Amino acid sequence: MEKAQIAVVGLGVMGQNLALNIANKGFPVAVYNRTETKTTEFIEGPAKGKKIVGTYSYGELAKALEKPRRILLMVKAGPAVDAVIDQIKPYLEPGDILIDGGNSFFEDTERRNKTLTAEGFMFVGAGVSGGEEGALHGPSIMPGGNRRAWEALKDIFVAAAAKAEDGESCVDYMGPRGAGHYVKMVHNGIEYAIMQLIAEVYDVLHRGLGMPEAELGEIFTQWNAGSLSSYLVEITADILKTKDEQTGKPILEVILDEAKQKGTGKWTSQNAYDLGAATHAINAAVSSRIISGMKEQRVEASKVLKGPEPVFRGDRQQLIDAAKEALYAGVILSYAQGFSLMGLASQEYDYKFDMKRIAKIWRAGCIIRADRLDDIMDAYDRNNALDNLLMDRHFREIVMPRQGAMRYFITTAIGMGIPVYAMSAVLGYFDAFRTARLPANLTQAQRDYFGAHTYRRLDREGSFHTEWLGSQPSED
Ligand code: NBP
Repeated sequence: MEKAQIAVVGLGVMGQNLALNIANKGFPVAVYNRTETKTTEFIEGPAKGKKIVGTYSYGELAKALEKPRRILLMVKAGPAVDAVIDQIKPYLEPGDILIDGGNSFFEDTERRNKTLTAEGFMFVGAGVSGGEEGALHGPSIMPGGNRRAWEALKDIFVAAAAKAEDGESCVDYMGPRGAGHYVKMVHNGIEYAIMQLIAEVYDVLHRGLGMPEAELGEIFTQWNAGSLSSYLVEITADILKTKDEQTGKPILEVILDEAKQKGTGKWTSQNAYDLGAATHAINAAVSSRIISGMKEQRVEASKVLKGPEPVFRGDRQQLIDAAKEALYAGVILSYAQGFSLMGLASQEYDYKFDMKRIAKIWRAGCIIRADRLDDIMDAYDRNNALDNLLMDRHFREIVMPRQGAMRYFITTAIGMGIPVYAMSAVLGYFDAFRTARLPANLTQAQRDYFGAHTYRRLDREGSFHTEWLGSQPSED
């Protein structure tokens, strides 16, 4: 029998759909799943008639593959990845390629890369975005790790990945070791930020203006046809227009307001704090998910903590227009923060990121795909050392004229007592970034006052300490 060119281990939604996608592109696939029934159901169901062979042990899987073996793990991120690697290794030979396509934390990928490389295997940590549909029809794939392994996988991944409008495949080599999973982590961080910005716009227009979901859905559809054209705006329009089958109510009215998280947004914020990156939008989105999870406490608090009624008495169209422009600027500022973080990570971890390439592979297939990613590519074409998108003229000219809309949207929401933490955070970032002199002089003075931490001066080099409460400054 023809040997399979790649194996997929783990037949959850992602593994099944990726296996089908790869087989549909003409590459024979071998599959394995810990729970055997899932393998059988897959082989006799969706995989029937396709170039997909089911295997029931790692030994059988290893025999079904051409060499060097290419094995794509699509199992739950965390200990399951280590468990599968340990179980499969005895059946592999030096030079075989293991690919972790799950949402692994990049530091785990660094560790696995080190161990597997020392043992003679080739390891690739590949972020995959696009969910169930993307996996089947073309995801965005962010592989990092062994470059020779990437070369050996390229044909399969290029065929399976989403295609941008210019026909380019949304997959490319991101960099060494954990680079691929790092990029995927930041992708998810930006995803959190944009989702929260959209949620806040929904809240202000729905609760503040009393706009019904279906009408709001039409507005999102219009927005998606213009400057805000993106996957997340598109699906928001669909969701707003969807009715619950059981009650006939808009589906959003029956969905519990507690947002879950698997951790990728939190990892992005934690890493940004470690590297000293300002990721206000992502941090605000993570905090917003956390407070959403405090449902019981919020319900109790709502009975005693009173604020303004969310009633809007101004010009409705003005607020709708402001929401659109604020969202556009907010999304750009979220990308700016994510790309700046990757700039710092590139130095810290020596990933040597090519930002244009990252923007290129996010243009289709992934959750944060949007028309504006072409413009991000152009910005890095103009200056590949750009450390903040806001320093590119094109993006400056998008954000600056929209700050008025952001200010109006935020102050209106605050006046109505509707939380717009992420939108406030992106504007706070913009205002801080464009301020040459921040009040950190006072912070420094306070630190020196209570901890003799010293401070630097604007007019002289060196560290200074003041004998506070009336005494003269003294040079250290
Ligand atoms: P899950 O994350 O739910 O993982 C399910 C798979 O992991 C099953 O095949 C399961 O086998 C296997 N598995 C587990 Br759990 N523990 C195992 C172990 N100790 N040994 C062997 N196999 C084990 O599936 P998914 O949603 O398809 O996601 C796969 C990966 O892709 C994850 O890392 C996820 O974060 C990532 N991802 C998911 C999406 C998405 O939209 N779902 C998008 C992008 C990336 P079993 O059948 O025997 O339990």
